[in-house]
Amino acid sequence: MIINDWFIEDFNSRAGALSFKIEEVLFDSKSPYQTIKVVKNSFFGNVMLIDDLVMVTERDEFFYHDMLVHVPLICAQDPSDVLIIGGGDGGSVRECLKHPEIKRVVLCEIDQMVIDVSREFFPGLSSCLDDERVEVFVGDGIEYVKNHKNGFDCIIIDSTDPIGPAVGLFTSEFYGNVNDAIKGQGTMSAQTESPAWELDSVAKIASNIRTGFGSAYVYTAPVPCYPSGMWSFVLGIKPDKNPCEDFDIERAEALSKNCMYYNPDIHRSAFALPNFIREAL
Ligand code: AG3
Repeated sequence: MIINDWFIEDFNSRAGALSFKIEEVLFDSKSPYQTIKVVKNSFFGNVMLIDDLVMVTERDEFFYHDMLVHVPLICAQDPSDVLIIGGGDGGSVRECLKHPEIKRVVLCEIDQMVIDVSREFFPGLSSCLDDERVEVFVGDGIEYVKNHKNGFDCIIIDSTDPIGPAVGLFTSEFYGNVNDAIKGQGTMSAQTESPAWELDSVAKIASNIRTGFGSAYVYTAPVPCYPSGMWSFVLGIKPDKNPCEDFDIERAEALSKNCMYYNPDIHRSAFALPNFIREAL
């Protein structure tokens, strides 16, 4: 919600909130799926809000996109075809294209308005959508994975929170279909909420991924613009292997020259979990 020029994203039934000052509202509309706003903040730059939750800010999107995309791609063997579900802003697509071996990136976003808004207000994220390796498909990710068995080496689920249109992207049935959509050896990743404020939810999603996909490694990274600033992700690997030891260090090293956050040390350390998370899993 916005009160007196301050944006407020509350959490834990309004026990607390993340808040920042709005300089200007640049866009405010309703798509068939959700409300979408773009506001300007003097520190974060342009900020995209979906249903009054922070999705991306120009300043700190790299923390999130680096970790959602590079961890699964570096753990995948010779990945060439990637599917991104959600992520219509283009940030995850842009990161995939930093991997020289990637030949094709399919973006499956349900809401055309997210893509249009990003093209207008987030050119740093969306300009990669015109790359010849990228196919943009506007439609339902749940149906898309069902219909593309053995199609991809890596599937990245860049969704909104597990409420509203995204609920179906967090079920074990969906993760089973994600597994079937991966050809041979491959990986998946998903954004899985704040362990600090939504630990039960993180544990539930990780358990659904383990049940449906067959393997689930929780890792964390700071994302300053999200509630609590601590965020979690889950990596799934097929067939299962140790994501901290069994990855291509040379490829990770080369990639990290183009990254603001990711490097091989970050890759390993992201899987080190504090006790309160370990116990919950
Ligand atoms: N995906 C949304 C991450 C979850 C944010 N949740 C929140 N603020 N409560 C972002 C899409 C970026 N490509």
